[in-house]
Amino acid sequence: MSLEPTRVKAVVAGHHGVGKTTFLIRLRTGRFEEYYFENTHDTFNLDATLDHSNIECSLWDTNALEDYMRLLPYVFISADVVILCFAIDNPDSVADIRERWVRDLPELEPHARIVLVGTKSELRSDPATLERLRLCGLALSPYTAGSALAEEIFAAGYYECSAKTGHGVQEVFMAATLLVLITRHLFVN
Ligand SMILES: Nc1nc2c(ncn2[C@@H]2O[C@H](COP(=O)(O)OP(=O)(O)O)[C@@H](O)[C@H]2O)c(=O)[nH]1
Ligand SMILES: [Mg+2]
Repeated sequence: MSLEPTRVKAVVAGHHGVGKTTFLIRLRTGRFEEYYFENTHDTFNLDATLDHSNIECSLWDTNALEDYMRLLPYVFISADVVILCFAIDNPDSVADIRERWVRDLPELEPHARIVLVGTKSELRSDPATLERLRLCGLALSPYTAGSALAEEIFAAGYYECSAKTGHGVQEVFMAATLLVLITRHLFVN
């Protein structure tokens, strides 16, 4: 195992309210903090061991609110991977992937790989959510639609997670990190 850690930069992006900050808090603390209020672009480091390599991953939160938009180019610079999120109960957040992020990401950081993530996955079995959407003539985004969207936008994979239950959160982190390692390995050899 090499002693020098491999450094990875991951940026979490997506529509406002999809759960980016909550996802990162769950990853960092193991807890679901419902009423956390953010007002900055938070960053923190997380270590992992993957394929006999020590990884030091810096994870960057983003905030699509207007005041912070001008900071986005700085946040994305040299990102290895973007964890691009939509919420499975929010069709606007799905549309935002196609209409905004597919256009903006290549300009923000053309070399970043993408992992597409459907957040709030525990809502699949939440009758109140299903009913709320039904009354508006809407429905949850099916898993298959997420996979298809990942292919459409050339993301490396589609994952679902719930910061509320913790399900899939670690897997998203590992998938994003592994993707960077594989990509670097391909370019080195
Ligand atoms: N049901 C559910 N709600 C979540 C989940 N993750 C975040 N939320 C809620 O979604 C709202 C927006 O979360 P936040 O992390 O601030 O979204 P951001 O704008 O993308 O950073 C908050 O009320 C969170 O409590 C989840 O996994 N399940
Ligand atoms: Mg946030």
